[in-house]
Amino acid sequence: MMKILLTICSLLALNISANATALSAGLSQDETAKAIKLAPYQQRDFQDEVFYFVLPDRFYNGDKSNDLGAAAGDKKRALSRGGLDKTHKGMYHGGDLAGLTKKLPYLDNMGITAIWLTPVLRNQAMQAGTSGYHGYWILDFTEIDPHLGSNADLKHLIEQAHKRNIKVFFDIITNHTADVIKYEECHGKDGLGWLVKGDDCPYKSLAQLVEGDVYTPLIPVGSENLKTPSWLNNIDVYHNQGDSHWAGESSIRGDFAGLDDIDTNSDKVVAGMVDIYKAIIDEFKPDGFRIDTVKHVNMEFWQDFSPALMAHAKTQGIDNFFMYGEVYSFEPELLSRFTVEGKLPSVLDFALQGALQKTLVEQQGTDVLATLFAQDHFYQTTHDDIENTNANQLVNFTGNHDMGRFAYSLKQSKHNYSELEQIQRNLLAHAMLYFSRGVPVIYYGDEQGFVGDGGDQASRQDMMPSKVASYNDDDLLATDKTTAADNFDSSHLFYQSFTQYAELYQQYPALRFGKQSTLYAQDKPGVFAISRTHKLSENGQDKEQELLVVFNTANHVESLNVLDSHIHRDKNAKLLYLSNDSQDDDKIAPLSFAIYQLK
Ligand SMILES: [Ca+2]
Ligand SMILES: [Ca+2]
Ligand SMILES: [Ca+2]
Ligand SMILES: [Ca+2]
Repeated sequence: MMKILLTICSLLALNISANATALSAGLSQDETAKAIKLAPYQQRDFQDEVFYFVLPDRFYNGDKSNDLGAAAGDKKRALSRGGLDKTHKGMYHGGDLAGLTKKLPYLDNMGITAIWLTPVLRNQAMQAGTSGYHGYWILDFTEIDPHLGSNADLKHLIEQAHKRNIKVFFDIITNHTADVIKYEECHGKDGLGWLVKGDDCPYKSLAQLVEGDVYTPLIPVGSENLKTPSWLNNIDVYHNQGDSHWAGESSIRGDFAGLDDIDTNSDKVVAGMVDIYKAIIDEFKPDGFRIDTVKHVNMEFWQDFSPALMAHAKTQGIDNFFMYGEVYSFEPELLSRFTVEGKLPSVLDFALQGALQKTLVEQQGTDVLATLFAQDHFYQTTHDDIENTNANQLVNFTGNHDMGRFAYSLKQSKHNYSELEQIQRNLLAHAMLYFSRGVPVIYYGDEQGFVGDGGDQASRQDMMPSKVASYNDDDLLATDKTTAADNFDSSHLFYQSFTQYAELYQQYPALRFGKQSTLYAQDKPGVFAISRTHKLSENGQDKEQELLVVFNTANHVESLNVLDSHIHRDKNAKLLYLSNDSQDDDKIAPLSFAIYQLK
């Protein structure tokens, strides 16, 4: 243990010395951060953002009085009460919007400029033995879940974030509501039981429906008016075809493990959903939406929904309102269908996540990254009713609340990486989020070395002191702490590193807006080099900024001779940042990266 700690300390020392190389005019880190002037949030482009993705329930408890959700005796919200068990990873833990508001300085100091919250609308607190702490089981699309706070608390969070020039994005759902509707054939005449073995209701196809082979959907007595707005209580606005088996038409029309799948093929439903989220924009004035389960809704829905909401936000004075969808696919050709055909401004870049996994966990060649970026042209849109976008607006991430953390993938790897190597590979993956095209997202807790035991509940640890045994037995990266302690440590190596990455990202427009070209890749781990070029106007003169970013994905020193024509023969090439400066000029240290300015 001691040896590992010493190595980490020396790694930290390396980082600090590299930082000194990076920051011009001898400014301290703090001074530089302040010197970088972010445009005001109202005018700031989506590509300027550094995102932090957080589950408010797992972040910080700012108000203990709301831990049980709706007040006792509140008949209208009775199903939004309870579910608190701090020792259980599938239950509410007490974190809330007030807590997030209190911790804004922690995010601000790390260079976070936008927050993406998991859904905050009022949920059904309990379903099938676990709770709606994650927010994806909505009953009421007009009010904030009482476990998280009130509508006023959300407005206060946004107001305080905006004061710090931080944007707030909501996670929204149009695919399903909470599980209220049951099928007589599966759950009995009262809808309260399970008649089908295996706890699922097999999907009935459109062809079966034509033959009259249908389910008899019902709403159990007493649950007829649970949902808001009230049109959602009409059984006819759902597909009612049973559970999705994640393939073919069931992927669009089936229930997501019992969650009532909305009939998004109906014009009335499209209009109703547009109205729901127009009202959310009007009330809260968020800076944008992340959209859940996009792949499970028909394309025609998005073609109407996206332009309608983008235009509406502008009428509310949110000129740079932006939306990105969750399309769970690793193929750029499929991902881009939802921007090109579906008219969504952007999507989460699952394909980049897959490439990071292949190169940095599985040790495939850096040509995997080159192949990915060579498909960026798929994302160029040519719409006439919505602003056009391209791969620069993709949303980059290393892991998330469903698939688990990148640190977990590293820990699980058959390569048995040492702790130091896990740290280095994790940092390099995150550097790729900031310095290749696309907008970086930090998954909360990654900056504290969180690891986890897998995806879903196992990757949703508490930042506040946790009581979950399976979280607290984790060996966190680059710290001696466990999740049993408070983990808002601004001296953590990852927090410090991400802060530096954010500073570089904000300092050089080419890193945010630059056209990206691959300069070098190979069929094994090692050098991957890209250039980022961007035209900017300085003192009335047009000039081009050109940066060169070099990653070494190998666990050995690599020569930079392959980049000689760019770095050494170009006398103007200036080293801006070196993540590990233990090598001389023409070499790059294992699992490290360097940034040069060519113009
Ligand atoms: Ca609370
Ligand atoms: Ca259901
Ligand atoms: Ca659906
Ligand atoms: Ca564990």
